[in-house]
Amino acid sequence: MKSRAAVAFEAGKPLQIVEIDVEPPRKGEVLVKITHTALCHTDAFTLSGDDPEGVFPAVLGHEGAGIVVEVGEGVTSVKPGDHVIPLYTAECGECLFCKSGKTNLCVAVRATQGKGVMPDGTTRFSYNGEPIYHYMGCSTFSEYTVVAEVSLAKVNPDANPEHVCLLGCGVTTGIGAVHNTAKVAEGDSVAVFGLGAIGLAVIQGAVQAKAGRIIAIDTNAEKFELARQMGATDCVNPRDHDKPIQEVIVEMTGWGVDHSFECIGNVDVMRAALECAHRGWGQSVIIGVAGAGKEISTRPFQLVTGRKWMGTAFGGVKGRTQLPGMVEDAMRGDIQLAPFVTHTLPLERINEAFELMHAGESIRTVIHY
Ligand code: NAD
Ligand code: AHE
Ligand code: ZN
Repeated sequence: MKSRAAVAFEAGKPLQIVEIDVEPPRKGEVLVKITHTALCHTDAFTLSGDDPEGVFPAVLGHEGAGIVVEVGEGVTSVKPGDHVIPLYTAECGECLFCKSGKTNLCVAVRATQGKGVMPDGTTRFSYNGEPIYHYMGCSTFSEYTVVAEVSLAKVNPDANPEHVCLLGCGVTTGIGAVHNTAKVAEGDSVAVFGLGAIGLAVIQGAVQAKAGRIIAIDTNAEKFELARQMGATDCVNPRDHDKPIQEVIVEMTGWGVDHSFECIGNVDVMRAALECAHRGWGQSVIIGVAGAGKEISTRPFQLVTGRKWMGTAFGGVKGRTQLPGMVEDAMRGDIQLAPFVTHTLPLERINEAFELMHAGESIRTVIHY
């Protein structure tokens, strides 16, 4: 079938809106009509050419919501008409990782997903007879996409897809990082570096956990108003200080914060986030994705003196098991999604959404088809 799609033909170039060919779903696969998708900074990261797993040409996008159109052989957990959220972190329930009870990092389709192909090693997308690669197992920048059955969460059909698409990545990651990875407890102090959707979702999670002080840090002061609305108690712009930001946070708190979260993808800020964690027990969670070749460093003394350095993917959330419940939380108002949607645009204007992100003007732009 034909599908309107925004295709990344080359790294560093704007997407092109073209009509691609989409093959029917094969065994264990599902054809989904995407109704809404947002852009996450990771899409921009991959488009920039900095992602070691970036393959081109590809259909990017991994924060979407849609409706099942057709299922391939053997698919039992979804049927045409079901409302779904594609998952870049699959959940097969059967692999070593799923069975461990220790992680959400399912490996069922991860190896082929990282190469931009379906589990059988081929693509379902093509343009003028040439293959177009998939992205993060989702490819939500196409009106019709094919994903593995294990990469779909079936959600309440009454949920607003313009909002719940954000649970496909950003909001789930931030909230999940607070509860599943850091396990923030009542009264704990928190520092959040980077106030995009991920950082704001961390603030929302910290409020849910009844954290005490929530310090929001960004070099763009325009982000502070929403951060305060979400529940930040303090907002700090590193540019207002002539000393390293970790020193500023330690001075504000005495010994540092109980939990810090890096939500930018900057390895220098990752170091700062670790070094503003409390002596003896403070922990720092890396959420941001750093470019190819980047490495983190700190004095080992920072760890010897009791700080813990951690990371999280999709906030540790098991998508098929837990995402339906998060959708219900959003429908009840226990997770707020509307404040994240600062812009909406039709697919044809998706490149403007990237510009808004790079200009620091948007939190999330939701694309509709
Ligand atoms: P975003 O671009 O919307 O937000 C980033 C924020 O960081 C912006 O507000 C920007 O002003 C701020 N910032 C930039 N440099 C800064 C600095 N030096 N000090 C303080 N603030 C600074 O991005 P996003 O969509 O919220 O994503 C954030 C990061 O999280 C990205 O790296 C993305 O790839 C990553 N991510 C990771 C996961 C995961 O599962 N680990 C999931 C989603 C996103
Ligand atoms: N492909 C990159 C790594 C990208 C990365 O770390 N992705 C995060 C999700 S970002 C969502 O916006 C993640 O979940 N990683 C774990 C995984 O299995 O992909 C690289 O460095 O190769
Ligand atoms: Zn993302």
